[in-house]
Amino acid sequence: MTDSARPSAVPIEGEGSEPEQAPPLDAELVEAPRRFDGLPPVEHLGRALRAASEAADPAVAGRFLILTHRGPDPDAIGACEGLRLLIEKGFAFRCVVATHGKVHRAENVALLRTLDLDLEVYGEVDVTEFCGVLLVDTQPTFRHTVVPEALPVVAVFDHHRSPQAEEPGAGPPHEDVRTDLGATSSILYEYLRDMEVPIDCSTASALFCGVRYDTADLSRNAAPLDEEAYLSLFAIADRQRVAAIDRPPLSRGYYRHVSRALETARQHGPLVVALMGEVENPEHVAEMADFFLRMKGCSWVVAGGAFEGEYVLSLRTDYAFGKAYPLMERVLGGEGSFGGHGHIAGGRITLEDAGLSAVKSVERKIRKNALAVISTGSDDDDHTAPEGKRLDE
Ligand SMILES: [Mn+2]
Repeated sequence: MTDSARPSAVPIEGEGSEPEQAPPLDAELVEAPRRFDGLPPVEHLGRALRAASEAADPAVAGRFLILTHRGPDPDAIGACEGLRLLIEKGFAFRCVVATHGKVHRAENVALLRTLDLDLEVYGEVDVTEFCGVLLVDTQPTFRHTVVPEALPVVAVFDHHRSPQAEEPGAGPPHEDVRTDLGATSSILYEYLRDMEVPIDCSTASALFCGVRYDTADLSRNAAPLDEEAYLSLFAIADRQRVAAIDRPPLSRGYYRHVSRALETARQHGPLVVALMGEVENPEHVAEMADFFLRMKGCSWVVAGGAFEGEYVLSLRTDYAFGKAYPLMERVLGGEGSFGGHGHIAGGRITLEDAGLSAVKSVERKIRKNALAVISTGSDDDDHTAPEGKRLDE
């Protein structure tokens, strides 16, 4: 528990960034350190890549390993593919994209299959064959991100806020973190655009899906660059495949899970709590949270399920000024790790053992915390049904 008790940023599927606070009026008078030493980003990146290549053993010079967070989502995969094209066609270096953790969500599996992407399994990659690591949609200090100790991190492309600010100069040689953007795929689009690298149909489709799902079709956290990337990439993308990814075939187990979710869900006024015990697929937790949030009268959802020794939680709100991140902190009651901002948050608690009672005990705590924090008590039904109302009645 010691490790998981440390709150830290976990890249959450669909997560974007919070609007930045307005800078103080005299901010312009303060000399800010020049980003990328005043160089265009592509030029700065090129220098970092060449320096890493020249410093390495000649046998591995010019070979980079592209990595992202565990259980990659479309934005992570899109950014990996964009960076692969940039490294190979823009800089004429070689690279391998490797992912770790199973991809569960049907849309994400469909993206990998439909576009037939060439991804290696991280555990099967020999890290001594590379001169450096390039990270997308995550940062080296984030949980759920594995970086080989033997390799230097040469570049990072991300749009998540970092919980611990690194000392100046302690970061990787090329660090492009833009918290005002909706998707990391938009950053890679910009590099490809600036270097005038022709984007093929498959890479454009992957990048487009990245921007599409992280910004909910530009309706969430979308900056002007996200808009440009979305529209330009859509023009090149394979529309049949993009549509197929959006409506993937669902397993029989999915329908079994929907039935179970409906059975366990309880409504407490504007809050729906769906704590589903053991789940076959951790992505079902977030999916059910989205599903219940669409119910009329529901403004908050806390969904959870146990998967492979962890209790996975999703918190959603569509309340205009609702903030999911601080609420997740209180729902977890000091346990586990969590991340997210805006209207979406996710969390994980390590289960003490594989027994059913450990799951039940976590669910009791979460329900109690969720009701204490979110339920307004203003709904008359709360008094007549303290256990909450079933949704299938
Ligand atoms: Mn992302």
